[in-house]
Amino acid sequence: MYKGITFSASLMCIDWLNVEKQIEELEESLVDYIHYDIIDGNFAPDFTMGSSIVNLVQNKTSIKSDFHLMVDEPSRIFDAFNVPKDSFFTIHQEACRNLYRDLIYIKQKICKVGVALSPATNIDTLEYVIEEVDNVLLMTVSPGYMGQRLVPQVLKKVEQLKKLREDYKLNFKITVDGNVNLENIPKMIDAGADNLVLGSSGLFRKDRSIKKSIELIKECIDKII
Ligand code: S6P
Ligand code: MG
Repeated sequence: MYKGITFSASLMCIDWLNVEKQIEELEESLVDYIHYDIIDGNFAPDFTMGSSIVNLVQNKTSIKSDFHLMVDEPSRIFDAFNVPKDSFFTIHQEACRNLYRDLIYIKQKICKVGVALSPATNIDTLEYVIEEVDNVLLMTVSPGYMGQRLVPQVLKKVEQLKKLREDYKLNFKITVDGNVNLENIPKMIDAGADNLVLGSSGLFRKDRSIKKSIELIKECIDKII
């Protein structure tokens, strides 16, 4: 946590040939969460990781877990993962036929719960569940791949969500996920984001170390907070 902003490192963007070393670097840089993107090739294209890889990494590190399921009807696999109680477990509004039921199940039986919205999904869709959630994840790119460009309209949605949080006097996290880099972080934090999912554009870069990326992100935050 730095000046009220938490960092969540997106595991799908890690250098898989140096995974052990990079996890140590994440620990040394005091990253708050590892962000586990689970994609089913159906709700979103591509496949990422299943429970065997997630559990392996979790056993290796003390960094807390932040699950992001881009999976149709995710309740089918809620129990497949080893989820520590202090994790966030976030599912997509668009993917659940019974969103309220699924959120309550996670909240009561698994851990802290989040709901995610793809770029075209309206904040209004959260009206009847918002009081139940600990995290709202706004996709700032389309779900699926790393390395995409920010969808700029989502910044307006971040502002609307922050207002909703104030109006309802709630304290869920506002997470942004996709193209979170030095250029976009100031706009995202200005709009109201307080949890940054850091992937290939902001953290796991070929031209600098993880440690250096975190230093630059903190400098970037210093300019606005
Ligand atoms: C995308 C996924 C994300 C990405 C991350 C990529 O479907 O939810 O968590 O891994 O956002 O970051 P970047 O900087 O490559 O856009
Ligand atoms: Mg994600």
